[in-house]
Amino acid sequence: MASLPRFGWPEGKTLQGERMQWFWSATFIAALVVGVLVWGLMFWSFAVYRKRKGSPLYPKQTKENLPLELVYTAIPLVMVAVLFYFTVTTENYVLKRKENPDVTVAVTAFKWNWDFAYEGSKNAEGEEVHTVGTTDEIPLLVLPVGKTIEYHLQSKDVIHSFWVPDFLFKRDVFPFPDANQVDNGDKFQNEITEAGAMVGRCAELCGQYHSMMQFEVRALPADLFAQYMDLRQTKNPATGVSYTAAAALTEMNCGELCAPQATTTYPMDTKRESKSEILREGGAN
Ligand SMILES: [Cu+2]
Repeated sequence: MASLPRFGWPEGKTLQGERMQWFWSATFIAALVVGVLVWGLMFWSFAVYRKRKGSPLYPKQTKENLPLELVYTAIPLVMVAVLFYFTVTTENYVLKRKENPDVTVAVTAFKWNWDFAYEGSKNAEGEEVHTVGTTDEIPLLVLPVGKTIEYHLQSKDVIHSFWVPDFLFKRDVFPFPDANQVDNGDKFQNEITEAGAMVGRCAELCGQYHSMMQFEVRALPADLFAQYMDLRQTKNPATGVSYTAAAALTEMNCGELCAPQATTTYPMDTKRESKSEILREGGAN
């Protein structure tokens, strides 16, 4: 599906993003087909009915061709109906929520950081496993590849917005209780297709340090993710308390995927320009 040309659409790293890309590409192709037809008819008319020597001063005046008018009312209606159908089915796919997601994370936004808690987990202290950012540390939201992940969004103060550019998805995070919780607007799901680091950002101007409100999604293959969750629920002999995100990743020692600190502050490569070294140079903080 996703093998259609992208026509400028950025490369997403979720199943949902691939579906949106397919919709964009198919729409683009349909628009091109219509465009070529219209341009063709225009240039054909220019050529065939151009003014010639001896042409009358004014063209022959005609009006009210009922069959023709019916045709050019019906065709656009059909086109709009087709676009509408695929818009709705794509949206439904992107917003669909399975009954039993594999992982559920509670995302709490606050001025000016993020807290990610894994529902149903329990660390050595009997608390839910969670990762919170600090003034000098970007929080890592570690997630598995190829699993259904559900996100529960909630803010402690003002309106924020949970945005991972590589997900091609963004949703406002409201203080509870608020309109966003109506109709489960605080929840969405996706499935990540590619391991790696993805930058996450707050996309709703929320005050003085809004621009610092970043996080990183670290997508790990399912077995590494299981190992990560195990460690987060185990006492770290070095500190006597459960492994932190950084300590667990260090312990796993799986190379770049297990870097204990955020490794990217740059969103997906749209390939609109050539790849640059600068993209990855941002470093940890
Ligand atoms: Cu914010």
